Amino acid sequence: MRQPPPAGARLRAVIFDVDGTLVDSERHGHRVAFNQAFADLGLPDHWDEDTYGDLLAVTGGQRRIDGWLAQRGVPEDERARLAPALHARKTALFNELVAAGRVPARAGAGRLLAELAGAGVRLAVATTGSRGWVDHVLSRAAGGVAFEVVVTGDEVAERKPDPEAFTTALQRLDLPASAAVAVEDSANGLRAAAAAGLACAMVLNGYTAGDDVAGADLVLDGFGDPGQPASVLADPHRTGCTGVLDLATLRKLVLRPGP
Ligand code: XBP
Ligand code: MG
Repeated sequence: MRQPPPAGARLRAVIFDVDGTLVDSERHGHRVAFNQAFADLGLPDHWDEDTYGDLLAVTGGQRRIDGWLAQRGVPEDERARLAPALHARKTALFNELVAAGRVPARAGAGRLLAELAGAGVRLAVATTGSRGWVDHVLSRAAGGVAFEVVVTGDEVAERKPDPEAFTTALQRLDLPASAAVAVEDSANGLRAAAAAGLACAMVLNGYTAGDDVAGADLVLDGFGDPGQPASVLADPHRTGCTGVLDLATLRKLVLRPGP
């Protein structure tokens, strides 16, 4: 259970998820790259949009491939060879999609990042995705802001919903959880952030709209922008957010009353 922040706590950092949060990457990005990798290696597998949505419950692309091959009966020694090869090919293909501009930032993400950077709030990333593409995406889709800390899935022992990516980010920031807020799109991400002791604002997307958001500190269906606000789906701490996730709102999550 999270503890209320100490009196005078203030927002020092925001830790963002990448896939589905900062960038709209899964349906027309990773999924497409996984399918092309299957084809390139001569495999018949193909993940349609609905199937891929179900497979997102397994975080980490290589684990996702391995689990898929296991459930269709591919022996372990063959999986041990195929899954890394498929994932390496998929990562190269995904980087090509990024370079082609096919992995866009979500609406409002750049606005929020610029506001936070301008106010001196430190920016970090905690993702289950791989280093092989994360920096590339951030350099293309983050509107030129720099992330001080970037923790990727291949440098932690346990992927989300385990909190390790978030606890590692906090260690590298040298901050307590009470000084930061996480921004996530999925139930796995929320569970990871909450287990790290972080307040968590959620920006749901098409794939995660049905996720369990119990325990989230704020739930919207996007970042929103002035003139184009997102829908506020839950505001348990009564921040008064009107559909634009901004610095003032995130500050209220750090200062939220205890449970
Ligand atoms: C993202 C993931 C990743 C991506 C694919 O989860 O689970 O596996 O789908 O990237 P989150 P990789 O947004 O919760 O971090 O293929 O590099 O794993
Ligand atoms: Mg995500």
